[in-house]
Amino acid sequence: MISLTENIELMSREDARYANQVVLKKIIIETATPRLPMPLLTASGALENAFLVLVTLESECGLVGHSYLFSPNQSLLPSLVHAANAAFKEVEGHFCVPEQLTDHLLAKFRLFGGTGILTMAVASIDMAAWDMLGLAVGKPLYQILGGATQHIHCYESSGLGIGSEASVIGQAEHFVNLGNSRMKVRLGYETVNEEVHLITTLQGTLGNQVELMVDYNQGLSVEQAFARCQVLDDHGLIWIEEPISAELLESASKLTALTKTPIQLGENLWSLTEVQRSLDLNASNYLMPDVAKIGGATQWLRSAKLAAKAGVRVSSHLYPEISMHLLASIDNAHYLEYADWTKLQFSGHQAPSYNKVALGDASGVGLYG
Ligand code: SMN
Ligand code: MG
Repeated sequence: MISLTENIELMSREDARYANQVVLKKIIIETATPRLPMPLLTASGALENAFLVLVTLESECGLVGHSYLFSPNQSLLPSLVHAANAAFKEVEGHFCVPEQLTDHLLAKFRLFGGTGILTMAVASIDMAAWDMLGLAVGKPLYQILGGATQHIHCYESSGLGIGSEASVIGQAEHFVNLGNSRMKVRLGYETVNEEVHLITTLQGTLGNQVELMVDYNQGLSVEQAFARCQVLDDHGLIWIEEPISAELLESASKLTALTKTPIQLGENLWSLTEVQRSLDLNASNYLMPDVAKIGGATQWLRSAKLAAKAGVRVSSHLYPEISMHLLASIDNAHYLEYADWTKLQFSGHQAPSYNKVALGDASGVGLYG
């Protein structure tokens, strides 16, 4: 049996004592495909539905923990379900100590190796275990993680896909009317001139209070990226996200050095090794790991610590419900990415108000309030 102190860095000894009394018994997995309130076109594909894997863990003493995985591809949902079931088999009967569960799972699958669906499956167990632990202890997750901040700075990312200028401006006006003036615009138009026109029109229409970041979703070649980032450089953007293929960290490093506007990446980093490599290369100014692709809340928080050592601020990628807890518990937090894609799925989903989301007092993650 793993001792109470081994590999526990993210929670107090007292909470760990609770965790060591909760034994994982069962996993229940379902899928759901809520329609996006606003379809989204990115430089790397279109999205109309949020294809979700819904995970429920049950403990021997009757506690439950919830998590979900998001897949841009519906056809891969069965593979995610299968992988989550397989991962659970490896931790059935274990104590609900998320850090130890995750380390155990990553070690168990070392021979299989690689990243991707399996890493997301591990993440689904890790996130549900943190939720269950919250229920066991009777505290919101951010408090277990030592966080005290209750209002998290965020930006709107629910829409603003590639589209007609009128539709993008209409969506942006809607966000501003609700008090949310920080938002992310997807780029990848035919020409950079169209993109500059869109940005300056947004700024002109919405006024000084609007704060914009842009996301190319890896859609540019390296040459295009050098050219376009230079043109975008003087337009007051908060960041330029994933201009090139996420694997090209060396090229990203050169681009980051030459671009005045901060470069953002991280949603396609799949391990702590990749995070460290990205930080060592100065591949970006900011980091935004995805809590599922990085392997769960445990691995996300460890990534945030690596970033803190490198003096890099951390944002989240999608999964606003759990990510707000994670951002609330780190000192180098930047922005929560808020997307409304799961608002009809989870009763505990919090919408932003005046560029902030508020953490409630529900125990655990609070997906269901
Ligand atoms: C994004 C990621 C996944 C699906 C749609 C859009 C985008 C973001 O990169 O960062 O929101
Ligand atoms: Mg992105």
